[in-house]
Amino acid sequence: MTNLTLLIPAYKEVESLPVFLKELENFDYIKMIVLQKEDTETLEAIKDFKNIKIHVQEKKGYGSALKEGINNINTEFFCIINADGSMNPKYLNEMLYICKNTNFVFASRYLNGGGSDDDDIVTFVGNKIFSLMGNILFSLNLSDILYTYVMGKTSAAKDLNLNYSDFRICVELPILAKLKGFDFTSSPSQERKRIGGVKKVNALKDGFLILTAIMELFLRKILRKKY
Ligand SMILES: Nc1nc2c(ncn2[C@@H]2O[C@H](COP(=O)(O)OP(=O)(O)OP(=O)(O)O)[C@@H](O)[C@H]2O)c(=O)[nH]1
Ligand SMILES: [Mg+2]
Repeated sequence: MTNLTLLIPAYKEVESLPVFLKELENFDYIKMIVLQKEDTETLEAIKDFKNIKIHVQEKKGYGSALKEGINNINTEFFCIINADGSMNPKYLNEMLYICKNTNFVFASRYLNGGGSDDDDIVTFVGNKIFSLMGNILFSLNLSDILYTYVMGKTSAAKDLNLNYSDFRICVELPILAKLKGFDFTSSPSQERKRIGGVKKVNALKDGFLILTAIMELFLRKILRKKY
């Protein structure tokens, strides 16, 4: 039995998810799709797939999908991998190998050997700025804080007690890992274009939310140090 569960958050991914699940049939890992109960189209689109687990979220949002997914995983390792097919599963074996010696590995589009077929100027600059903030304010030493193609030890992820129910969880995960003393590393990854369908992230709205999360977490860090 495999020791890795793929945590696949999906929201209205009728075009992408069936194609991606077909590709994942070549990988002998447990696949857990996490989606909302209102998302009946996506459920319908994957109904013929065998050997997948489906978790229907109690609470809405991408962050809730990750939190609930992690709490329902029983294998030693987990990996967050998006339903749109943009995260290439060819890296999973190598990431799993790296994870034997560390708590988390963050795939990075901006390390040598990585890249993105999907970035535009706004997402590129945003990713760079938020990664820089993570490095300055929290000494994360990560080149790509927002990609959230992350593998790790499930017990460590459960210990993080993640809180945000939306895309703010992307920065909360590495920052809490650092603040709680878990070691982690990163490895280069080439991002693909999404297979089909539309983007769920709004660069401006979600970018602003992420900025507030970085500030909030930084304040918490400072206050905890002082008192
Ligand atoms: N369960 C769940 N999944 C979500 C939610 N919002 C987004 N997702 C999934 O989270 C992943 C990331 O969202 P994307 O729309 O791909 O965001 P993005 O990667 O910035 O956008 P693209 O560049 O178009 O790929 C995808 O697999 C979505 O289906 C949500 O509210 N609930
Ligand atoms: Mg995507």
